[in-house]
Amino acid sequence: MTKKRVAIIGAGPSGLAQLRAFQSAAAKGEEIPDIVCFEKQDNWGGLWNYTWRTGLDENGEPVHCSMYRYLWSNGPKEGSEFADYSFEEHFGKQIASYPPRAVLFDYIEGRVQKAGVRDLIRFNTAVRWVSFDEATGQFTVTVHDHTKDHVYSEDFDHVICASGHFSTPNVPYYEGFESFNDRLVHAHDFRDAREFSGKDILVVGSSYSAEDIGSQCWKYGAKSITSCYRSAPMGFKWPDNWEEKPAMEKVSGNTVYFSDGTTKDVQAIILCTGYKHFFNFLPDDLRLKTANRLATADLYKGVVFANNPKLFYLGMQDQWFTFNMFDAQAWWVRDAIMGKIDLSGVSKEQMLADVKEREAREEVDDDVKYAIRYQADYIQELVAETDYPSFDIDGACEAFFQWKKHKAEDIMGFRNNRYKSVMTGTMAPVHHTPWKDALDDSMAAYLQNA
Ligand code: FAD
Ligand code: NA7
Repeated sequence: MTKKRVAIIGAGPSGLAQLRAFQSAAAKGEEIPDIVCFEKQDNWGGLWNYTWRTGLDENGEPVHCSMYRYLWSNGPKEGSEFADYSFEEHFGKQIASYPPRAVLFDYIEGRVQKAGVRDLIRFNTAVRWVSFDEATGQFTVTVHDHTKDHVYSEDFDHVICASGHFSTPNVPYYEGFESFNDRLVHAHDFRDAREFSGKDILVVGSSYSAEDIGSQCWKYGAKSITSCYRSAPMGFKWPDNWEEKPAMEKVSGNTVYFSDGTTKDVQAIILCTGYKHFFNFLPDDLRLKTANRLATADLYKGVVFANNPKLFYLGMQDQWFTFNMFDAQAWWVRDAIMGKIDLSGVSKEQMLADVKEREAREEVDDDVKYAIRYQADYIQELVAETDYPSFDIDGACEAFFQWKKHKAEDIMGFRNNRYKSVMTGTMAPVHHTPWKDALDDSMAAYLQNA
């Protein structure tokens, strides 16, 4: 019998989790399918693969990276640690709880270097189109190899879409944008906070990007920060030069008008207005259409596309947990593809009923703790069905609960806290420098002993 062929789209944390999942089965002597991972960038790491570029990349592809210089983890690393590869294993010691981007990139890379899966990835190769042939039961994946400038197609039994969903910006229009005289940019294209030092800036939105980009600009010397919300304020105890306002209504020249009748003159508007699930390489019948929420539409068990169960999606949920959730999903998808989990008896109706149940359960309560617990339960559910190492997920929830409390206490100081690893039981050290004073975010600086 010929081996199954599996295409993975994207070598970010989700795609890499999938590669590691298959490799771990192979290491136990199991026969795994032929795997090809297509990655449009020239390196792995997904969003964590930082670039100074914005707009189009060197190949003319939309730049994937939405991360910025000086980005530090916005949640405790103890909530997202890999169960099969701890921070201590990677760094040879326990490290502080909110690592900068470069440190987390190194950690993500360390596990897949150890697994030896790089040869399975075709870099600089953008997926252009995927189609499914009912007669053969196969997908045809058409890609553009930018290194050779060659477009070609190959057939696969399964496709796993791990292309991320925080790269295509949601960019609203407000009256007066076209005549604003200074910098008007979406968070996706924000890179270096020093650009805004000495300036009055407006961040639009009230979620993670607004909070963190505003905080970065504050840290690197913005004169004032104004943030404005559409639904609800972030409500933190902001520093004196940070003011929170209700919705922006319009802009005239450099003056921004808010719904409470007040105005503010600013030299920069940063739109922290979120991202779209965007898959321009998928036809209507294979394309996931979902809001950014914990219970994604149309995905049985959060990963199987109900309209075509040979197609899987990873990491499409809004995320409290990240790396270990992608792992739980990747191990489960591996087992579904290898027949260890049997999907043949699950009808489309049953799959959609599963989705409905998840949606209804998510909607029971909009409390943050409930949402964290909800995603933890989801991870636990998947982990219980595979050989992914089980871990103390209640302990990981506890780190998130503490994190929320620490943010409420001191939004510019929450990263100075520490938490216990649920993988190794070790308490993280206190970082040697308070976040607001740590202007050098290099790995060498972060890993220095106190
Ligand atoms: P991505 O990281 O987006 O990777 C997707 C990959 O698919 C990319 O490499 C991309 O190049 C590739 N790809 C896309 N389209 C194609 C195509 N057509 N052909 C070939 N390849 C393609 N998480 C945390 O745990 N901690 C944090 O502090 C944190 N901070 C964040 C800050 C920002 C600004 C953002 C946007 C996200 C943050 N996240 C954070 C969440 C982040 O989503 C995950 O950590 C993680 O990167 C998601 O992994 P992924 O593989 O699903 O997607
Ligand atoms: P989110 O979490 O999706 O939040 C988007 C924010 O943008 C949210 O506050 C929205 O308000 C607001 N928004 C969206 N559209 C508009 C318009 N038209 N006008 C005003 N405000 C708007 O995205 P983030 O970028 O913050 O976070 C994404 C990931 O990046 C996250 O996982 C982090 O780890 C980093 P709403 O509340 O819906 O009214």
